[in-house]
Amino acid sequence: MPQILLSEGPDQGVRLLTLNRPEALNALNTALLDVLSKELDAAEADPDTRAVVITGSERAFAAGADINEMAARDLVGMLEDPRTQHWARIARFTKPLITAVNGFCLGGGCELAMNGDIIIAGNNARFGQPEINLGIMPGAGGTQRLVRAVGQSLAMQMVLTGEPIGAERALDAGLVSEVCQPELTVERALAIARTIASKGPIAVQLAREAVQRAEDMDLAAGLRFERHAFTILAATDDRREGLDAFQNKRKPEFTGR
Ligand code: DAK
Repeated sequence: MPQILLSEGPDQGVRLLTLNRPEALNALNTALLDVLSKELDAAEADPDTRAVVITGSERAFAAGADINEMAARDLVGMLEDPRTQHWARIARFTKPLITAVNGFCLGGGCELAMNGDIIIAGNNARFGQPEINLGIMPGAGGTQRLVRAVGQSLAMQMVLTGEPIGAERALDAGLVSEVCQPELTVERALAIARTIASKGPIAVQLAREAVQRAEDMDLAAGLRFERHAFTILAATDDRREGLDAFQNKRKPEFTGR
């Protein structure tokens, strides 16, 4: 049986995970989410993995949760659904995560993409939350992360009409950080991930957390968090190394200590 998720690396600190259910446009079934969760566990435990890129195919990042699987679950089945745990696992991943999106990026696919700290899109990407067409609604963050990314008006339009937006619109709205040719999407995401992987890991971790906190904290609390995180870095070897390397005009060698 072909592998439903391909895992490569770490190479230069970066692991690449490729969703691989082409027959279902990478629809996220339990088996796929199960392997993805395990891969994220492994990436988190591996000190040589400093960042992760998740991608799909050129035709589809992921066309959503697997509708056939969903149709087989009633209310109790949904409450016991192991996929809920998988989604929670993805959301609490602690290393930089970049999602490289080409083609259909719908429903749970869009929600998975939005778990990325950075989204890089091919110009053929279509982002949407079409659950409303199925008589349901987003269930893995689509009503929350999308609003934070693109604002209420566009998010509401996407969630209530089910109509997708293209990559350029997603760029304008702030959902994605860059748009490129589809054949370059993964390379570009890997390049960004490698750049991040070359930095001091403690600084990366704290900076990432501070940026993430901006969404759920008021400004005063966020600024306090930032100041504390900044202060903690004063205790690291990497800070000494970074400052010394600048002063001595050499490249820093960060050790993660
Ligand atoms: N599930 C299962 N199979 C899918 C699929 C999906 N989401 N999307 C596509 N496929 C399958 C098609 O059935 C078809 O299979 P065969 O008929 O060949 O066996 C194959 O992929 C190719 O698709 P099409 O023939 O339809 O290809 P087209 O180019 O004509 O159309 C399309 C592409 C993406 C526009 C179309 O396939 C489509 O509309 N797909 C469904 C998109 C969608 O509605 N996605 C949202 C699903 S609901 C939660 C967590 C997550 C969620 C909810 C709760 N909790 C933790 C509580 C998420 C929900 C969703 O994502």
